[in-house]
Amino acid sequence: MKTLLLIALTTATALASGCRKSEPPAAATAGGGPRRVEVTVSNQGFTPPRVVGRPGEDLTLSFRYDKSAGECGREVVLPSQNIKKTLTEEKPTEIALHLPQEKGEVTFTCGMNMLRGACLLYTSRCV
Ligand SMILES: [Cu+2]
Repeated sequence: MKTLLLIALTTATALASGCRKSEPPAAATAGGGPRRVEVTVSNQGFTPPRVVGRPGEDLTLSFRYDKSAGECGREVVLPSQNIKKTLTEEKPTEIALHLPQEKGEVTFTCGMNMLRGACLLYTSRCV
């Protein structure tokens, strides 16, 4: 678990350091609605552990629960958004977000704060 977290952090750092590469994907196409990102919760934690978004972007996170996550990964919490959802095997749980305007991150964790992931918010210019 420690190793995984380290890899996740390293990846995030790598993303943040490469200017061109760190730019978030283009904004959702007009009329296409919020961008939808699938996140799997398993014994590997959140995959992908980091989602890159734009400040102010509308984003839907679709959490797919894998049994290997056990009871630990059953709940997803977004503390800054006051959101707590219980996941099921049957179908993905969608969480619609309006990302904050500021640069920064919106974290998501399991109910016990052991598995961690985040939406990283970058402006379109290099930070
Ligand atoms: Cu947990």
